[in-house]
Amino acid sequence: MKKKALITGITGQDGSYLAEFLLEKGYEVHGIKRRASSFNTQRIDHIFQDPHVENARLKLHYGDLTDSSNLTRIIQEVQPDEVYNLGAQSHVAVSFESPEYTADVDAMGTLRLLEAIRFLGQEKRTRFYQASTSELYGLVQETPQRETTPFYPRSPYAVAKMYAYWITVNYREAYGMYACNGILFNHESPRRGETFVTRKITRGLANIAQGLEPCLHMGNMDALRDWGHARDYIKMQWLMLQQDQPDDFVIATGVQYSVRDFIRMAAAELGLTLNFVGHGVEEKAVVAAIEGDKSPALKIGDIVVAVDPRYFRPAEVETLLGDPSKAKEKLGWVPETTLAEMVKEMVAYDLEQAKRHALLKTHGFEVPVSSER
Ligand code: NDP
Ligand code: GDR
Repeated sequence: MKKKALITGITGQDGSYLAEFLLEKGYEVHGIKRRASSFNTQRIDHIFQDPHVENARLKLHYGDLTDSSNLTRIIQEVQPDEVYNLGAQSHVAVSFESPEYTADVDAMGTLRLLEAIRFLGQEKRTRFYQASTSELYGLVQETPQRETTPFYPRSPYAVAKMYAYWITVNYREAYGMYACNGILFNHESPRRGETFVTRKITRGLANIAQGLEPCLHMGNMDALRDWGHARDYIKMQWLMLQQDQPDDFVIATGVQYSVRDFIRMAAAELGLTLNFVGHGVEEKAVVAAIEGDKSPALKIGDIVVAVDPRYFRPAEVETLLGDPSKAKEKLGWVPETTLAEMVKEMVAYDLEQAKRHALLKTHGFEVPVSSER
């Protein structure tokens, strides 16, 4: 019998990689997608299977984490062996703008799913993965952060995810469910949403290099993060559900860089050396050297990055660094992609897109490409 997995958030970065991975493993994959006024399935269009074709193994259901009746119906219909709860309002800065909605989706949505599984009497057969986060550590109490480090959330997003973390533990302890938290540190890819910092940088600098945008406006460039590749991290999500006993795991690389470091690395991929001048909101990055003809639209002295306080957060998470020892020992976790390799992949992808837009522009077609969203 084919195993069945249900993924909330299948249209997102992680959901798309996980769906690919599970299809390769022979699973029947069900995904919940939200109704939107325009298409929101770009990340999974390449694995889409026509539902009219016999034995299609990817099936999409309309649904929303704010709607328990629909979650219960989908779980009843699908009878999944594994549920991966990746759906979320996942943007930390946006959670300050929409705190109640974020709590509804990220905290209550998790409860709704767990309760649907229990209500349908499937708590002993359905394994549950919760997308927990390093944001739980917020104002860090210990470095590096491990499974036992106390939480100190710093945003409505992190507070909502803290509820989701504990309700997952609670359903494991109270009802004997196989339920796990993956405490994942930041992970990125060419499929990362355009408003998260890494993608904003690779896309913005690629656009600037092609003359499509003048300058990239950034928030706190001193923030330190432990960045890995999403493709590596989703394998661990699956592996957590294949153990004898359910448990919670930190997944991280154990290496930390600043946002400024990331900008430097992405610029270097585009053949640019940047000089950071000024402090705080006055800080700017100026092109100090250009290698070959990689960035034809730029000249030495151009300002390509400037600080805009609009991107500062009401409460910031300044530093995150994970200790993945437990996952190494029990799951055999080894990050396969270095940050340098990931930056290269992301820049190559965004440069390709930027070149296409630049070509269209030279033929009189204006394509809106701004990274300022
Ligand atoms: P994305 O933002 O790329 O994807 C989020 C997914 O959730 C999208 O499919 C989105 O749908 C869906 N979604 C949003 N709101 C709802 C809703 N109300 N009901 C149902 N689905 C909804 O996130 P990632 O793939 O990067 O992250 C996956 C999960 O892991 C998230 O829960 C995130 O909080 C968590 N996480 C992510 C980390 C990271 O570094 N990427 C690190 C740690 C945890 P749509 O496409 O329609 O917007
Ligand atoms: P984060 O990711 O908040 O860690 O949450 P993000 O990439 O948004 O920010 C990382 C750091 O960069 C700083 N920063 C900026 N961030 C954005 N988005 N835009 C900017 O212009 C900018 N300038 C500086 C931020 O202040 C922050 O310190 C991500 C999400 O995927 C969560 O869902 C997930 O739980 C955590 O990672 C782990």
